[in-house]
Amino acid sequence: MKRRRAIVTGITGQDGSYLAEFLLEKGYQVYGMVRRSSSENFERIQHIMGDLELVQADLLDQLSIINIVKKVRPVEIYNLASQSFVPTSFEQPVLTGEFTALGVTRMLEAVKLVDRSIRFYQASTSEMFGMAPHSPQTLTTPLHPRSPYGVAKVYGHWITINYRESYKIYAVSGILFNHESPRRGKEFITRKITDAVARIKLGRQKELRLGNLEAKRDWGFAGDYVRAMWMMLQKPRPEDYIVATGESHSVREFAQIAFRHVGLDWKKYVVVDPSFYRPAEVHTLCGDPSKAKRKLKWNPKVSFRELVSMMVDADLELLSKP
Ligand code: NAP
Ligand code: F7E
Repeated sequence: MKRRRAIVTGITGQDGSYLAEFLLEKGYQVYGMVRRSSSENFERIQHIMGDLELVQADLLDQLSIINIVKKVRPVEIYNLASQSFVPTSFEQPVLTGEFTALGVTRMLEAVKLVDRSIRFYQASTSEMFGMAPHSPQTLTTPLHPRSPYGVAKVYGHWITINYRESYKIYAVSGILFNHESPRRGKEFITRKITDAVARIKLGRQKELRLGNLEAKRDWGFAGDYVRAMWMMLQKPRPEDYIVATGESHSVREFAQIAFRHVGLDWKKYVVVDPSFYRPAEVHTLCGDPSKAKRKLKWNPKVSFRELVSMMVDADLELLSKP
């Protein structure tokens, strides 16, 4: 029997690698979209390279996207590629808009031109809520993004809804709150902390310089969140969902627990460095996942404390390898 085909953009990223594993287990033929690079960056998908097909295209290049969709003829497309680091979006706002906002339209145009029956998932984000007027955030909370990244994602969110309403394309937007894992990039706060904790424990680093310790986020495990992406595309009707844990914790709390996990006192190592403050901060986020729980039967399996321990342990193991 012919296997169902899916295209995953951003397959070399954190979520792309977990989603590819998940879809392979479900029996899909997985096509990962990668952009041309002078050196390979396949660390996160190294262990499944033999099971994947990689196709080359770029979010900036419309024709390359149309060509891969024509060639693969997938039943589902997961659009996970973007410039996803908030501080970089302040430094490179135009490029962030090209990737993270217009890139979505280029993907949707390819669906519209090649085959309107393709189901499309857009990776929306809690950063669209930004300065939220209430907590927890729901699908009706007004959007007030606080960075060029958040603004670009609002565009991606609405263009997805617009193609659904205009062309009857099965396009859904998953508004995912922060999700982390041992595969998280080291510039993001959780991995920056767990990598430093492991280095300090092993005597390879002396201090950890951080920005705003009071920022609060609703942190979950990436492996749980990619399951929700797939579930959203299996429903009879396309709808948007919030994926979150419903719990919020501060950066300070994350650091405390991570250091305590290896028997260290965070206060001795963490130094506040204002150079990590952002021009505009998102102070606190907490999502309401009740619709995903009710309609998708989705539930996170990894708790906040389990996530912190998992990431510290993974970094200790990684750094201890000969
Ligand atoms: P990530 O680790 O930063 O991965 C981003 C991916 O996008 C990488 O594979 C990157 O490829 C690719 N990419 C960037 N620019 C591209 C271009 N011009 N053409 C083709 N590919 C390009 O991000 P993530 O954490 O896995 O997040 C996945 C998606 O969910 C992103 O859209 C992110 O904005 C969104 N999101 C993330 C979270 C979260 O907490 N993780 C929450 C909500 C939404 P290279 O390897 O070549 O750079
Ligand atoms: O920051 C504070 C910082 O960079 C979290 C992306 O995946 O999730 C991510 O965006 C908080 C912020 O993630 C440092 O000010 C303090 O308040 O880990 P982060 P983010 O900005 O929430 C959303 C959902 C996405 O969609 C994005 O793609 O931590 N913070 N000190 C710091 N943050 C960093 N990176 N480094 C610090 O030293």
